[in-house]
Amino acid sequence: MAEHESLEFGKADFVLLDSVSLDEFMANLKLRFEKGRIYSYIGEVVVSVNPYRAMNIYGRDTIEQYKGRELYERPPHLFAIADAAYKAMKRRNKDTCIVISGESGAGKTEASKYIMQYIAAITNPSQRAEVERVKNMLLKSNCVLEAFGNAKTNRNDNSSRFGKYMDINFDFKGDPIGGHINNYLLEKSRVIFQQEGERSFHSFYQVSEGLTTDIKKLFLFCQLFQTPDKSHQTCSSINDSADFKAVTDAMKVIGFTTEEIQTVYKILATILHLGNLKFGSDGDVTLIENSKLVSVLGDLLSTKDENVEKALLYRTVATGRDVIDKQHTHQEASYGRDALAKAIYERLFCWIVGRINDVIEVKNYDARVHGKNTVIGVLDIYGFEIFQNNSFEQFCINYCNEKLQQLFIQLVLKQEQEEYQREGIPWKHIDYFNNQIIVDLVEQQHKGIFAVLDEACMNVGKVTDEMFLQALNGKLAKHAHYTSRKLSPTDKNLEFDRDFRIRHYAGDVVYSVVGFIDKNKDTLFQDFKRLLYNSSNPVLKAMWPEGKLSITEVTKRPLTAATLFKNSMISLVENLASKEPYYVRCIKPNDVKSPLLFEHERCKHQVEYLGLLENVRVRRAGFANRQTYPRFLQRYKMISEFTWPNHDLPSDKEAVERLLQGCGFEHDVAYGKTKVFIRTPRTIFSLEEQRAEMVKRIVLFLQKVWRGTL
Ligand code: AD9
Ligand code: MG
Repeated sequence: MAEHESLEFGKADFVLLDSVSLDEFMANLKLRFEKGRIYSYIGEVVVSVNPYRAMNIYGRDTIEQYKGRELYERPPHLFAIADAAYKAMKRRNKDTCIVISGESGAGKTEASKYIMQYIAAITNPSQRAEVERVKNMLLKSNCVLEAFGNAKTNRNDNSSRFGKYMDINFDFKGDPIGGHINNYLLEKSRVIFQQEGERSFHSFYQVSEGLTTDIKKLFLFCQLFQTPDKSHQTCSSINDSADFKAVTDAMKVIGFTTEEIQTVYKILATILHLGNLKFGSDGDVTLIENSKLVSVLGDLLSTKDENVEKALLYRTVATGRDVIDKQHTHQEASYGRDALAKAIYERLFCWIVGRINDVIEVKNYDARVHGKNTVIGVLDIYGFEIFQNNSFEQFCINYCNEKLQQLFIQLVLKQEQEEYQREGIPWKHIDYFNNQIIVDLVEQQHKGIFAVLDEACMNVGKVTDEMFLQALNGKLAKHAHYTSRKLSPTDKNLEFDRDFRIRHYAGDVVYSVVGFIDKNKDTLFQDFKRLLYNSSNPVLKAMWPEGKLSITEVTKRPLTAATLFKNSMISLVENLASKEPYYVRCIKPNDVKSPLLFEHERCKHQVEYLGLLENVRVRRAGFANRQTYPRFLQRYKMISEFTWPNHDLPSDKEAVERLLQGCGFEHDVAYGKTKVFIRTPRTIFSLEEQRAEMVKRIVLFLQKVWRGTL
């Protein structure tokens, strides 16, 4: 019997539990975790528990074990799901995707990297140079994107602060020929502010630790964040200087030029200096206190000092036909500086993604010659998170997780329904919790939180965060998943007047409304765009094409951050839904990153909100197992005299019918057009037992023949 069916490690597939209860589910999950079995299945869904220790299960030998095998033939593993997605794509010419979900620190990014490594390892047997090049680029891109898009948070030392969806394109032979990365909303506010115990993006510490003093001087580097407490900047699980080297090497391999890499350093240095820039006032006049920094910035941005100073202190406004320079107030100048720091980092990040895409994009593929080019998409987003203080960014991140949960609910059910329909088998509806109500609460037109926020931002005149909160209270007072301090004054969790709370699928989150309006408007004064566009550094200039427009040409109000994010989420979900999905559901076993601790309540909560029990029920109420007729015969034909060694019936379907009748299982199965569906796991057990018995007998028989004792 296969290892994954040995009871010592618990049930490899939750569908095989004797009864579906939360207690049984948890007991099995815990047993497997303690036995070092971090992966399990619910049918074709992988459930993964973060081991928080290096596991010796990703090597070449393990890869070989999974290559080309069916899910049930080997113990549960990410490699099996990667292989299933790959096989489905190759055999049926279908685009597939692997959606990895789970809360922050649950292991999504690690999983996505193992999946990519597996795909890279099993493809290109003929070692074509171009395919090897593409594979190398795809793998190397991870390290660069993590440097610029990940950071230490209080939930995860390497937390993704952006969403990533990567398409890998394959040619007709099934070899990777390119790819494309879509990135979603980088949490750029981290550049100017980090919560206690957190860090900014890794890139800043990497250059700070990795660049030699001489080179730092060359790039006018300043001390990293001049805060008295630097303890949080070092983190035992992170080696910034080694990472710096790896990232720089990866950038070179990908094809970033020396000039480009230097510009990246300069941009990082610029942001650090901006962090130290202080404004003061002399009467009504706003001044830069440490004015020496202006020339440092001028050097780094390859632009005239006076232009830097002007952009920091003034903004050009069009009044009718006139264009005037209006001096910033102290507050406006500080706002502008912070917006600039955030914007250049975000632009840098998007530019890096764009450069990687240039290199990995499929070129010269002629479908008429090579056949259809198919895709496997891998989605690794920021997980659901709750911090001490939650703001606009957490709101967007958690909304994104709601969208993916909704997709899971729909597709897992839809897939079942479709399969039964396609195979001509009646389907009984199973009830499940639907988080559509929360998705609507956020994204619905006119009434949703994003719509209310956008409306507030449209208003002329000064709209405050508090006014936005009032508008929310007015519209959503009766909503079961929304409340606020005003609506629930006695609720102890709503400490401040500025707080509102969403009952998310994964738990309650209190958000502070402070900053929502500014972050949604996401204004960067046009003066800064012009400043950067007019840089004599061509790399920097190319990042800011819209700086070309003069003040009188800029009329259109840009889309708000919320609208852009909502639209990108909607199109992401559409894209995923158009592909054949495979799921990895990641669970975080504890909050202290311990390899030993299985915190029962924390895990139970995740199992509940991920809907894993419903997933098992749907899977079981339908049919626990399904196999194509030829596959079924291949595995079980030895247990029936009608089918062993070969059958002489007109079709495999009839042979399977005869085999199952012979075993007395005809009431537990349904015969679809191409597959046999088996309702209860017990039948599969029994078939497996009979098979094992027969295999034993055959082996004994062969041994006797071999020894000549028969
Ligand atoms: V977030 O939403 O981006 O904040 P992720 O991506 O879900 O989160 P990540 O993959 O970064 O979590 O995993 C967090 C940490 O857990 C890693 O840095 C590893 O230290 C640890 N981890 C996760 N998966 C594995 C694994 N398969 N083997 C060993 C792991 N360690
Ligand atoms: Mg991650």
